[in-house]
This record gives sequence, C-alpha cells and structure tokens, in this order.
Amino acid sequence: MNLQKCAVIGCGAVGATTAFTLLKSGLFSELVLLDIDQKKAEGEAMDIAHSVPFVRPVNVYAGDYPDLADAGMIVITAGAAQAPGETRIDLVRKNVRIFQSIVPQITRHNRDSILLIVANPVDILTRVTLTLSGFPAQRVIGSGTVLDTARLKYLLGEHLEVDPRNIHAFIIGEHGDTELPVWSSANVSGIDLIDFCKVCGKCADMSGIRGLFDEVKNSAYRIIENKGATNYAISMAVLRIAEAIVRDERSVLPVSVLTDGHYGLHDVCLGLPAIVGRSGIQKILDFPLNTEENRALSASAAALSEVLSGLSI
Ligand code: 6V0
Repeated sequence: MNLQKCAVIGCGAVGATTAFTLLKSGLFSELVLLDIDQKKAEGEAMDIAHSVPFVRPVNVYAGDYPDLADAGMIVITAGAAQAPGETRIDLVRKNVRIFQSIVPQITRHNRDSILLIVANPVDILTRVTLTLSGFPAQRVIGSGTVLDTARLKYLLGEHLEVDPRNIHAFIIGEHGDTELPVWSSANVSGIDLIDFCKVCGKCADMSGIRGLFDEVKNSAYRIIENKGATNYAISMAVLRIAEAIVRDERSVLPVSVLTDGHYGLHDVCLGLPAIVGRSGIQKILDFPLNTEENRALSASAAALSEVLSGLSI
C-alpha cells in the first residue's frame, strides 16, 4: 500500500474541503477524488490542483474505483448531509444504501487500505462498513467524536482564556445527540479542570463549563441552519487522524471504533479514545469513567445498537 496516496470518496462540502486541507498539509503526494457526480469530482480536482504551485507537488485528479488499488487511505464522505432540523440518525437509511454501493467497489480493487469513515451517522456507517468490507476492525475507523472534542476544546479555551491545545478533555460516545463529555479526567496541561477553574476565577463552579457541552452538541445544528453544511473543522479533524496514521504518531484520538468488551460494550462502533498509528487502531483505551459517565456511555451505545438492529446488512 502507498501511504502517500489518499482517496476521497464524495466531493461535496466535506469531501472537497477535506481534499483541499489534505493537499495543503503536504501529507500525501497523490490525491484521488471520486463522486457519483463525475463532473463535480473533475471540477473540484481541477480547482484544487491549481493550488499545487503554492504547495509541495501533489498529483490531484478525479478518478474511478480502479484508481484506488494502491491507496493507503480511503476517506468516505459520500452521502446525504443533514438538512436543517434533521438529526444524524435520520440519515441512516439513505446513507447505508449509498455505502452498500460504494464499499464493495472499493474492496474489489483494494483490500489493504485504511478506511476512514466521515459520512453520517458516522458510528452506524463505520459498523456497516466493517460488515460490508470484511476488513479487520483495526483498519475501519470513523471520525467519531474528534470534531466534537475539538469544539469542546475551542469553547473551553475561549471561556478559560487559555490555548485550546493545553486542554485535555474528551467527548465520547455517538457523534450525535447521545454523546457525553468526560469531565472526570478533563484537565488543563495536567491541572484538574476544577482546580484550574478555581485558580482562573472566571466562574465559581463547573456550572458555566457544563453549559459549554450543550453548545458543542448543538454546534452542527446551528452551523447547518446558518450556512447549510459544516466543512472546515471536520476537514481538520480528518487531517489530524490522517497525520496520526501516515506518520505513525500513536496519537490518542476519540475515533469511532468497534467495541469488544471495552467499557462493557460489544459489537457497536462509537467514539472512544484510541491509539492511532500506521496500522490504524493500535489500542482502544478502556480508562475509568465515573458512574454518571458510564451510564451515559452505555445509553449512547444502546441507542446506536437499536438503530443497527433495525438495519438489514
Ligand atoms: P454534500 O455536500 O451533499 O456531499 C455529498 C457528496 O456525496 C455529493 O457530492 C454526492 O454527489 C456524493 N455522493 C452521493 N452518493 C454517492 C455515491 N454513491 N458515490 C460517490 N459519491 C456519492 O454533503 P456534505 O459534504 O456536506 O456531507 C457529507 C457527509 O459528511 C454527510 O453525511 C454529513 O452528515 C457528514 N459529516 C460528518 C461529519 C463528522 O464529524 N463525521 C461532519 C460534517 C459532515
């Protein structure tokens, strides 16, 4: 496999922005863009390719499934997007059908790549892709709650007036309405969040901070209401996961992974902190949660399992 080569399937708002972000990163030397609407893929590839003189040389082109043969990473963003007011789960049937057409075409040409699922509902589609591809769970990764976690870090950074990169906190579970923040281990550069709050003196207790989580949960709805799609931050989340893989960083990221007894959960994919490196998921980190967090995580998994049980794959 050529880890310098990445394919992006689906060239809508998310796919095109992701391809552009990946191009600018210098992480790949070859980028293939695919869409059921070939003209759209060609237009986006041309537009993106015209920025090559400003970056390191990258071969960017619109391709077809045979072009995926040696791609080390395949990012799937194809699918219907949320309409205003629609939940991610509302998309499930439409997007499962789309994946039923895409995944077998990928595996006909490539059985060794890492599949990175971005289309929503991402946890359901990651689980569906595992079944459709027959790939090992290590190599089927959903973007999970990487974006939600970034949104939380951003809002906490603004609130606490501190660099968001110094904030270590996770959102885990479904990338959607049942996700949860893990406050019990949240910290600012190793300082427990509650202790940091006391020192920073911006609020008397955690109540203001807890409210930021609701803002995170509603961010996508608000952005979609205002501009019709979310595309920039998700493209950076994809880049972050891609970097961890291509550079074998062994970074801890809350990606969507298949549970096999982790946190007492089985056979459902959802956002959990995992070590991500060249082979994909190297380890799921099953770390202690408090009682409330454990209960919320189980409820999130149960909601996803219920959706999965209604699908015939
Ligand atoms: P969009 O702009 O409608 O683009 C979707 C693209 O998929 C279009 O260009 C379609 O032509 C293409 N497409 C549809 N069917 C196929 C097919 N069978 N083969 C190839 N291409 C196909 O949607 P947008 O780009 O805004 O969103 C794409 C997906 O990403 C949606 O499901 C979003 O909900 C999801 N997002 C996931 C996020 C995450 O954190 N995981 C974040 C933002 C959006």
